[in-house]
Amino acid sequence: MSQTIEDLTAILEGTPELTVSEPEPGFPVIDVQTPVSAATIALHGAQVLTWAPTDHPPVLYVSPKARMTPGTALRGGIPICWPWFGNHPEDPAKPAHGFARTRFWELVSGDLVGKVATIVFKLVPDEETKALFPYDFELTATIRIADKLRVKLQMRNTGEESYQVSSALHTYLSLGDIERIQLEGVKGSHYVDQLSDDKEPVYQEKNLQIKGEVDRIYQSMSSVLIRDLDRFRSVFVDKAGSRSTVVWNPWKEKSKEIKDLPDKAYREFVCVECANAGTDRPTLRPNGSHTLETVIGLRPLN
Ligand code: TA6
Repeated sequence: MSQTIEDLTAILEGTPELTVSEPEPGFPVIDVQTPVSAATIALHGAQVLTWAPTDHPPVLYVSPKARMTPGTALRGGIPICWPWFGNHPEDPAKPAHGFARTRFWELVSGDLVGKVATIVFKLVPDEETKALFPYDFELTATIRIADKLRVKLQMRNTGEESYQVSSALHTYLSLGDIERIQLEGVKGSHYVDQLSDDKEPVYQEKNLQIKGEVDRIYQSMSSVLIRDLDRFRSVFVDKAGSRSTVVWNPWKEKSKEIKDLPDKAYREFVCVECANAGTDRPTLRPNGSHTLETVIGLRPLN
């Protein structure tokens, strides 16, 4: 962590709605209070941890067993998976989902204009990232908090060689009860089942109801709408710069195996990730860039 609490506080000077706290020593977060919502964002991974419109239950899920440990992925919110999604394509010894979510980003700016707070973070290479990914890049994460939550990841190739990336805004959505939701927006698309050795795309005939472990890369550019009957609300996940949507729920057995998830956690969340995953892998040419964006918000149930 190169910026001190004083550095962070100085950058946010003049905007009392944006403050810095340390839920764990050495793990600073920015607490955001807008006139219509509240959020917390960790400098570690530029990870949105919580967001909800005022007087609403949380929209994002964070595991009660999540670890605020530098270098370790924090289970919940919106982890930024980059420069690869899932296991490294050639070297499984490299960290799953890349390194962007386990490094401290630099806080560039934070402000509140009207009802919208905008916080900008940046990540550039160092020796550790070069050992994992021998290329130059500049990542900018722009997070806009209001009655919707917008996370924009701009990735720029600042080097001389082209390279491919895969990525995801790995959003954990908080639910009343996994068995009382319907996921709309994937009907009519095809998905690759990550739980199967058969990688032939499968047609999704109907809206998705989750009755077991799901780990799918949908080949879709569409928005997703989760109808949460238990909380009597719908949550929408819009996206841009993404041809693939990952839907994941670990269900019972996997929940028990995952150390930073309570055994029953599978009932309380589903991941709907706007991604560049599977065959959707942008190539960044020298000075080229790609933007991946998700917008999350609430709608009435019907
Ligand atoms: O997004 C789905 C997935 O790739 C699953 O396969 C599961 O591994 C999940 O991500 C969580 O990954 P993590 O490394 O955060 O435990």
